[in-house]
Amino acid sequence: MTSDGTGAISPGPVRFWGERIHYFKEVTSTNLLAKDYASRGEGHGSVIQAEAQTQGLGRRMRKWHSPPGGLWFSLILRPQSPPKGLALLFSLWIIEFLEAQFSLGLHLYWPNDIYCEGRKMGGILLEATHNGGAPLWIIAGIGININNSGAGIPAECGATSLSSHTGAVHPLRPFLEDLLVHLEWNFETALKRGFPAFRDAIEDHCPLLKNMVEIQEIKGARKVKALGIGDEGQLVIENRSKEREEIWSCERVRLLEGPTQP
Ligand code: BT5
Repeated sequence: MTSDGTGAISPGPVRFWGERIHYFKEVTSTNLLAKDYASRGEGHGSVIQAEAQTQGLGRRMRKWHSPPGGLWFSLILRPQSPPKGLALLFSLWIIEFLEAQFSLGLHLYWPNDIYCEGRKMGGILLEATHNGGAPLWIIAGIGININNSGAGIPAECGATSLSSHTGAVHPLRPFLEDLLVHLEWNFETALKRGFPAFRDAIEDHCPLLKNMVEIQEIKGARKVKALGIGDEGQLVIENRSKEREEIWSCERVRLLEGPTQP
């Protein structure tokens, strides 16, 4: 089932994730709308997609610029027991989906950034609503610059798009449908096998590891060595006192050596 720019559902290709794609011309944020749909009972695998967002959200309330031409959508997930490290997993699965078709040498910057040649092509915003222990639902907000040029995204974001690397225009609807099949298959695998089954692939794509990085935390920035990814998606580092530490969240991680990152 797909819809026509107003969110109304009409018949379309059938597959569980993406069976219900609510498509809008313009919304504030697909994550905000998806939360609203979820609170009114919308099921697992439903998608809210928009051609443009006026208040697209990144992590920590940062702005996500969302002009037409990009793929901006949110998935409603209702797993009984969600896999750990889900933002990393989604980032990996999107990278693998893109690499299988375009071989761009994409990088995954912990915890949720998709980069191409040192510039950001996409990001994931995961938001969970809990009622006690298990989440009632998780919203996986996914933004990928596909056909949008630099217009509408400030230069300081260091953004890039898929089409600027492939030289082609990629029709968004078939792209989304194929991506959803890929994501659903991987998500089911993660439910059965857990985060560790994907850890090696994540580490292979993450240029931060084995390098010196700057971690920006609320208390300030510090230089540490990134060692690896833990069993639940946490970043394992060696601090200046040569002790191992686990980082579960922070403002930003910046690579200080190796491939460039704006
Ligand atoms: C993210 O946050 O990367 C998560 C982005 C998730 C966006 C999707 S779109 C569909 C769904 N609905 C929403 O409202 N959100 C989700 P973060 O790691 O905090 O990165 C945010 C930073 O990326 C900003 O501070 C900018 O520097 C940069 N940025 C903003 N828009 C960008 C764009 N279109 N392309 C590349 N970089 C961008």
